[in-house]
Amino acid sequence: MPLRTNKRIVTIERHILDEQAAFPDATGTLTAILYDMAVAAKLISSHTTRAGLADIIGATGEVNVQGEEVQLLDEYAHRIIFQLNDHTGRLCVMGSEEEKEIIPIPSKYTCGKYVLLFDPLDGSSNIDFNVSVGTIFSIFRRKTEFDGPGTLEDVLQKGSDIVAAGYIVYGSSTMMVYSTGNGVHGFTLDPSIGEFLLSHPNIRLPEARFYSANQGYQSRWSDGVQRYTRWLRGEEGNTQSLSLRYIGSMIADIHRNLLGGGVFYYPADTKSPNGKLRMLFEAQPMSFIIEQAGGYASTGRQPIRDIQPTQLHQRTPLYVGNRELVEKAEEFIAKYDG
Ligand code: P6P
Repeated sequence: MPLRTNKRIVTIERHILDEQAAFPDATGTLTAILYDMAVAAKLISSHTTRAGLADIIGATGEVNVQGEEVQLLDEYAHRIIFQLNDHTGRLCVMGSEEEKEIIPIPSKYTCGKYVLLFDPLDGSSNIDFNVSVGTIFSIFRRKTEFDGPGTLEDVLQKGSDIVAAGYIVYGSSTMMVYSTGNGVHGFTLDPSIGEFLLSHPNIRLPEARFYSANQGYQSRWSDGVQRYTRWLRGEEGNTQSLSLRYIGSMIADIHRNLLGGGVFYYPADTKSPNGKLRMLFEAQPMSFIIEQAGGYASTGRQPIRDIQPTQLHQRTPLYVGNRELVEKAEEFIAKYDG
């Protein structure tokens, strides 16, 4: 019976293996980590899409290192990612947005040559309102030479040292987007077969249509950022204006801008002088992906990828999206904020 369709069906496993072929000295370890993140995504997705029914909605009553209420789903997502990765011998250390300190590999397991950082469920405060949330991860090679447990030095690396990064957005559909430094590729979960299928090959940022920021804080922003925001709205001498889209879930906002074109920014303000977003768990991985899609990411003063982190949970201002829009933010900040 001839195949009725000539559409090539590419699963994420197939794609990750094809990506590995581009690295002759690859041992398959990185491939296996990416595959495990896809498995974690399927498990987490199965809970987020029926949170209201799985009595897993709501808060645990605990507060995390960020001072944020830990949602049941946060805790579930964190546990799933840890359990899928703690015993494989591929990692020497992990770091989670939900854990105050670095997470060692249990002593009964061997240590590997990679580092995994993850935000198990970004935007989780939106879960109760059925707003899209997501998982973010980044992978580094260990910096310390020996084969023993990884250290904080292995975790505090620049974004320019990222080997692979990705996110999963749990929305109207579940999508996994990842890059190993060879472009950005998107996969949509087909729940009927439990597979992520290639739906968005080689994503490139299109011409900008949107700008995303919480303008409720505008009075707390610097003069340069306020002028930049007015410029985006077609003022301050600009003849173009963009549409404002702000969901309040960074993954959902940046994912829309990745596919539709635009800039997302969470500036420093009088209340949060270093901004709100975490350098290691949010800014670095999302910046890696957007830059792989032809965009640019900045603190407002310098590229995110060049910053040497000094603390596990340090925060940073973030401007990320179409290069010309992020560079315009840097221009306004340099001109008006000194
Ligand atoms: P605000 C979610 O809590 C988050 O960390 C990001 O996902 C989101 O972009 C940001 O905070 C929203 O913050 O202050 O605008 O509500």
